Amino acid sequence: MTEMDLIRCFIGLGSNLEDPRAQVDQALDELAALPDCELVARSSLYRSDPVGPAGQPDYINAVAELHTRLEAETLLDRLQALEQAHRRVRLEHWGPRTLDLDLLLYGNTTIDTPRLHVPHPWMRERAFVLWPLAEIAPDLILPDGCALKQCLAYCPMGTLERISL
Ligand code: A4P
Ligand code: MG
Repeated sequence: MTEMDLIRCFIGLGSNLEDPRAQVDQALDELAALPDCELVARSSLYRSDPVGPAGQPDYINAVAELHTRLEAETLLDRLQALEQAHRRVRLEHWGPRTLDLDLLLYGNTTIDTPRLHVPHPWMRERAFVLWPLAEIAPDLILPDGCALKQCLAYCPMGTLERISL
């Protein structure tokens, strides 16, 4: 792979079931092993209260920087296959899950198809996405020209805490 072919992507990882730390750590190794992809950076692990339905366990989140030459929809296929391999069952929107992999950013591209919305529609509102992202890409500019640092100013950490690398 030459550098020229590579698209700079960011993947959001989340889990709140069945040993979430191990789920996220394992998923990071699996991202690193994806063909035509290179794992360039990974954030620490972060814990936070669930956003969405109450009464579910705390989440563990992380963000990974992945350089890829896969098309965006092909990358989504790979991410969904990893989710399936972690025996993810989709029971409830925003409900508990063993592994959630979101394609946050795909280079500087905006994508709006029935299967894929990039940048991920909720990322700007979510501390558990923005703060781990800022840890590995502090100077990032989003596709609409907004600086990540500016987004952080509007998205306090709240219950989010960094727990380990
Ligand atoms: N899809 C569209 N765009 C994307 C994208 N950029 N990345 C489509 C990934 N998938 C994308 O996803 C449903 C469909 O979205 C997919 O089939 C894909 O074609 P899903 O993951 O099954 O649905 P979901 O996760 O129930 O809904 P959604 O809106 O993706 O929720 P999120 O954003 O994943 O949030 N609280 C804390 N503290 N930490 C968390 O990680 N996560 C969630 C789920 C709720 N609360 C949380 C956390
Ligand atoms: Mg999701």
